[in-house]
Amino acid sequence: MVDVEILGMPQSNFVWTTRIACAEKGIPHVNRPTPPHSPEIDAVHPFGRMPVMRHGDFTLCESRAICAYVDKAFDGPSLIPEDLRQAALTEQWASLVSTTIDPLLMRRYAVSYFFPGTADGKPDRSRIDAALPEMAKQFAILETAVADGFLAAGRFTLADAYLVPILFWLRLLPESGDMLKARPGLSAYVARHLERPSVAGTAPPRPEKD
Ligand SMILES: N[C@@H](CCC(=O)N[C@@H](CS)C(=O)NCC(=O)O)C(=O)O
Repeated sequence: MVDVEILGMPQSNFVWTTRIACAEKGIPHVNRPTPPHSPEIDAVHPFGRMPVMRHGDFTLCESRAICAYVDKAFDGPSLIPEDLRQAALTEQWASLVSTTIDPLLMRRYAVSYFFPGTADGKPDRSRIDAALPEMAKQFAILETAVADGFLAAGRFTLADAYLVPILFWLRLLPESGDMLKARPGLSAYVARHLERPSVAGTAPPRPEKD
C-alpha cells in the first residue's frame, strides 16, 4: 500500500491536524518537512500553504480536504460522528477554529513571537498587545465549549484535532500560557489530549530552550 505523504513543517498546526487525522484512522503516513512556498508545496497549493498531501499519483491541499480524503479513502475509525447533528457540530467547531480562532491565536499572536518580522528580530510587542483583549474573549468561549472534555460531540473529533495543536503552542507563550492557566477546564482539556496516542505520536519536536 502506498503511504500517505503529508508535506509541510511539523510545527504547523494545520499540518499537525492532518497527521492526527491519519493516526486516528490508523493508516501509515510520512511527514516530509517542507516549508510553505517551496516548489513541492507550490506544485499543489495555489497559494503556497502547507499542508499538502500526496497519495500515489493524487495530490491535494487544504487541511479540511485532506482530512476528508483520508477519512473516506480508508477503513478505520472516523473523526466525524455518524449522527447528523453531531457531525454538523463537529464541522461547525472545526470551521470556527480554522476561520476565527487560528487567525487570532496563531496568525496574529503566536506568529508575532515565532516569526516577528521586526527589524531586531524581537517579538512584535504592539501586535501582541493588540491581540490580548480579543484572546481573553476566545479563551472564555473555549473554556465553556470544552466543559465536557471535548469541543464537539462528546468525544474526540476533527474539531479537537484542529484545536489541540493550537493550544500546544499557546501553552508555551507568556500571555496565552497565563490565560490558559486561569482556565482550568481548558488546561485539563489540552493536557489530556496531548497525551492521546494520535496527538503525542505526531507532535512536533519541542522548541529548544534558550
Ligand atoms: N486553510 C489552510 C491554512 C493553511 C495555513 O495557513 N498554513 C500556514 C502554516 S500553519 C502556511 O502555510 N502559511 C504560510 C503562508 O500563509 O504564506 C488549511 O486549512 O490547510
